Amino acid sequence: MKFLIINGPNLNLLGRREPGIYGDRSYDALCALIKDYAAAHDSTADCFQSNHEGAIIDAIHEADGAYDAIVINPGAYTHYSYAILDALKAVDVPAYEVHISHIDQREPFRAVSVTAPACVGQIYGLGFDGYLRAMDYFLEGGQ
Ligand code: CA2
Repeated sequence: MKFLIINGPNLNLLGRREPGIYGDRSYDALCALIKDYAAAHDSTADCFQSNHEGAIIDAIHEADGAYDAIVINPGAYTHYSYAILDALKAVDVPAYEVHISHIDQREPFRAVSVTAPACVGQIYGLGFDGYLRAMDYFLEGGQ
């Protein structure tokens, strides 16, 4: 399978702040983990990160016809970006939403995802493993 992994705002800072919430591994370590996992499953994964809503929307549009599945952590956009919701709905590529932290055990606004309804599933609270479990969903035939 060909995966596109999308990470939203501030996730480039992984490992540099708030290790108690997001762990102590870097964004590059996350991408290496994901790419190794894809390769071990006869697949490929491209990692894209942006702090800009429009760039994330463009990446979703460009995934149409180019990738089999999207794994997306929209960061804080999760909680209010109807534009990302619409972009995910507009393409023919299934997406799975991932959050590193326990979004339902933090501030109340984080428990709400406006983007998840456009996704085939959502996983949170498993740290970096959540990305691999989302990939498993597709590797095991989920669509
Ligand atoms: O738990 C997640 O994966 C989040 O999507 C992460 C977002 C947050 O806004 C969501 O509510 C939950 C923020 C990522 C911030 O990442 C940082 C990483 C290191 C240092 C500072 C921020």
